[in-house]
Amino acid sequence: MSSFLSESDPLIFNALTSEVDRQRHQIELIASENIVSQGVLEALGHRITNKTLEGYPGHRFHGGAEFADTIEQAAIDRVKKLFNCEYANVQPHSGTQANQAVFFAALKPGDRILSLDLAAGGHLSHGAAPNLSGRWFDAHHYAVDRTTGLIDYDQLYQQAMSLKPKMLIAGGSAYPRELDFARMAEIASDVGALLLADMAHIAGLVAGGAHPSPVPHADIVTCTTTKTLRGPRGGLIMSRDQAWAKKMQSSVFPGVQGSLHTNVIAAKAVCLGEALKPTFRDYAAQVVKNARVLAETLVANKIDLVSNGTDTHLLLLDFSNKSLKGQVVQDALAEINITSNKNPVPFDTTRPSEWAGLRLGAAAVTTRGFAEAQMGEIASMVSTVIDRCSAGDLEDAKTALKQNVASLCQQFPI
Ligand code: DSN
Repeated sequence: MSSFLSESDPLIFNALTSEVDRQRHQIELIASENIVSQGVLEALGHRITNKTLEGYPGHRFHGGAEFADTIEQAAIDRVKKLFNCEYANVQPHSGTQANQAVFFAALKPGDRILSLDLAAGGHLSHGAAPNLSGRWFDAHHYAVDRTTGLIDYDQLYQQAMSLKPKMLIAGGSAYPRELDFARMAEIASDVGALLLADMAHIAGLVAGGAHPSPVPHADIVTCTTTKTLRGPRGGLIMSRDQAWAKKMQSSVFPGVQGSLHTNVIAAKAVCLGEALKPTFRDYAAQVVKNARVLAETLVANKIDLVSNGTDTHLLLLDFSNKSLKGQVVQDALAEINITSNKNPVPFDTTRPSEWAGLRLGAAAVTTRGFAEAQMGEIASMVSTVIDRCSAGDLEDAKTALKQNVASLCQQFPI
């Protein structure tokens, strides 16, 4: 019990040590990742993880809750302050479980939902066929316009009018542009649907004032505390309307979850406290600036982007017009220590290994201190890798590119 991990479990210790090394020596461009603070890490690794609790602050099923209550109440208060909402639940173990709890509170099996198509940037938990949500609900999807890559809200209105869903869902994992939550609320109201806004990817941008907030418009808002919010892995549920409180509390517990992850809730409270500081606004603004420079430089280098750019932290490269697959470019970038992920592009019906897209994000590199100049350098390295992959001669360029990545990582240590 008291020996260090290096002695008791060298396999896990070595893998963890190597993971830290990997993070230090590569450039992280996966849009859902970030680099958390020392405070968040301390909370995650704290002995409060020993504490089992069910219920909510002041109303627990187990004793010894006084300090956990202080922590959970602080997390709730901070969500309310940060996002200006009346109701907050900080217990969901993930964004998907937050969405499940919302469905459990607001829908019945067989109810109709309408959400952004997965290939257009939606999310699995919004009714995708292999997900529980796709099995339990009559799920329909809206796409983006084939030419602009943008959500066509008039088209969405027509679709919603004819489908009359019980719930309209805004948000997803790979839509690079600003979402018009006010317009989506109008559509939902006109067709008699509830509006759920899943702001998992953009929560940090919303918190930092770099993206409009869904809270004044949506009935319910969910998000993760990872990604742009720069916290631990976990979810949040909030609403501008306190009327959801009773149903949503029992929907999270005992509806879809049991005991809470006390250490994660402490880490959520820490990241929310960080996001309330004025410097977080600077961070959010810089994330968007950095993503824009990355996008503009790639476009200047003749690389197609879905919607031709970004308003957020993420961009989606489209190789449909090149004889390239996202997987090939992901693997090639990994060889020079840049981490990314393959992604479908709108209307992509192929298997994951054949997807024509690659998603990049600026949240983690911005935390690291990268600004516009470094983003320009990254864009030119990514462009070189894509051109070399197309020509089939990456090998010659690899050494210089790897050195460039190493030098950037050294200049901006984690
Ligand atoms: N939804 C996945 C992503 O965006 O990468 C996990 O958060």
